[in-house]
Amino acid sequence: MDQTKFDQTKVDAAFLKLDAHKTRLQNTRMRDQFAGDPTRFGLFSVSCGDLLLDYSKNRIDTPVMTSLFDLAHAAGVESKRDAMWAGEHINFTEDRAVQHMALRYQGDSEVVVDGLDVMPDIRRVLAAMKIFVGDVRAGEITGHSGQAFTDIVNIGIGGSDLGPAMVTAALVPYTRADLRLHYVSNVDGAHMADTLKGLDPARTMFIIASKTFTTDETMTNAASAREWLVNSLGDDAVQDHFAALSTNIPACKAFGISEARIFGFWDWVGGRYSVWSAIGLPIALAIGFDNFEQFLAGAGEMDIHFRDTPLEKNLPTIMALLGVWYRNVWGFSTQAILPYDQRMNRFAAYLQQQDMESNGKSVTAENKSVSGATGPIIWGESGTNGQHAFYQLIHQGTDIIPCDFLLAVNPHEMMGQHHAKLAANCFAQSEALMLGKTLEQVLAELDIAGMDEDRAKQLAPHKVFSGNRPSNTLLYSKLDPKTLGKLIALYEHKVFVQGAIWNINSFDQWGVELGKQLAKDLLPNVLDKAGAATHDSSTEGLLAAFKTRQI
Ligand code: G6Q
Repeated sequence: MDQTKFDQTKVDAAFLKLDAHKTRLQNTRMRDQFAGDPTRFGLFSVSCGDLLLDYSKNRIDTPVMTSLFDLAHAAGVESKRDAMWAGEHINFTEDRAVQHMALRYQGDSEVVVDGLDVMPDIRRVLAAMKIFVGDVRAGEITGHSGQAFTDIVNIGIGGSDLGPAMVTAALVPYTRADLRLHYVSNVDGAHMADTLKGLDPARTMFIIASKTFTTDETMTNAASAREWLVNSLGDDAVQDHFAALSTNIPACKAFGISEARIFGFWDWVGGRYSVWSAIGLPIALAIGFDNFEQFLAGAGEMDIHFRDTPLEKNLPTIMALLGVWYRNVWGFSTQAILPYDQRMNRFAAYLQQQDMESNGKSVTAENKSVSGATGPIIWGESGTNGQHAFYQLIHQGTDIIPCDFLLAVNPHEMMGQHHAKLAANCFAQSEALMLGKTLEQVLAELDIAGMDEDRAKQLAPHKVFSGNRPSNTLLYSKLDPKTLGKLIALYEHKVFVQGAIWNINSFDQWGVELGKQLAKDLLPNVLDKAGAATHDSSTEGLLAAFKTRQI
């Protein structure tokens, strides 16, 4: 890959400047910055259409932001972004283009990958999906015995599961009660068994979602699903009850899936970026094709924003730079994702894959070890639940955890004060993290409450909040398909910008291979097959203990 756009000397110089800013700001408190500048919110907030990013509650000032943008320029973020859009093989270890943006492109121009306009193929698959979705939802495509489908089980894992599962849960208000989507990913038979419990084979459809159609977990689950169906409806039913989403068409056919039920995509769509492709079929079945199109359109809007907006007003870039500021300069190693939306309770899990599989890397584009930290640990949970669990550590623990709060202004259900309370809690958390509470404030409160001085002195340190803890807040009108598409694309591009700054390949995932390979080697040991390999003493000990406990 052409790395001339990444200027190491300038990147190093930008980091040195940022280190100096950190020293300068070490004793600056955000609460004083807010008190000293009533325009701070306006200065450090930015929008993309209806989506507002408030990043004013961060340990920044204008010189910090200027140096962060200098860093982005030095790392060649814009030229790398252009290279991605131009279809260059920026996934250089797999020698592939990265063009998931084409899947949600709304314009009329060509999108060329490896010399070919990919738009006609994309539109062809979308058109086939539209017909299929319409027919299933209308009960025109039925099961083998002529009954309409009521349950659809998506079998996939990783990128072929997390996106559709998260999006389906997030968009429940757009789903139908008489067409239920289920997701089975784990090779643990419990996942399949629990899902199938209570389902009627005659009204159940299976979608095998696998880019490669070779993934062991998915193939194992697919075989069990097939057996469950065949046991009750016979072999002939398979073609009526199975569909496939894959780039490996021959393998789908070999499984017994009819060509009309195979929806393809392409190798320039990475697994964790595939929710926009045929992998999104279960979403479309759940929410209807028009809504699925809105979902794509929302992501398309974010693409245009990311591609065309100067870095200084560019949401993904700003979020990425703040992440780099904390990860590399301040040494904060984790990032919490805190949507104040119960239906977004799989969002953090989805972003874990998107971010950690993309940027959990230690080798640069020049095949050298990276000199600093790369991808942070991503975690989180919906608010307000987390407040009654792990927020204690976020407020008073020894680690500083930058947080992203997400909130829709308008709920789908108008139920008394529920949403007002949800919003108040969301705003209160970022305010509390920023403000903290000083020893003097605590002592004054205890005095007013009538506590005697000695007891108050003992208790007060425990009630102090250091504050000055950073967060972003993303605010949007409603969690509709378009907004969700936009939010996901926002984080995708954020991850891209960070990968560009760290000069790593955000699009491969070699780190998942070793475990897969060893699991293959270990299966004969677990099954007690002759000729199985020997292992280290811990692994041998565990195998022996496993066997002595088998009932
Ligand atoms: C994502 C990864 C990975 C992949 C799964 C499933 O970027 O490549 O999570 O999506 O391993 O792969 P298949 O879709 O090929 O079954």
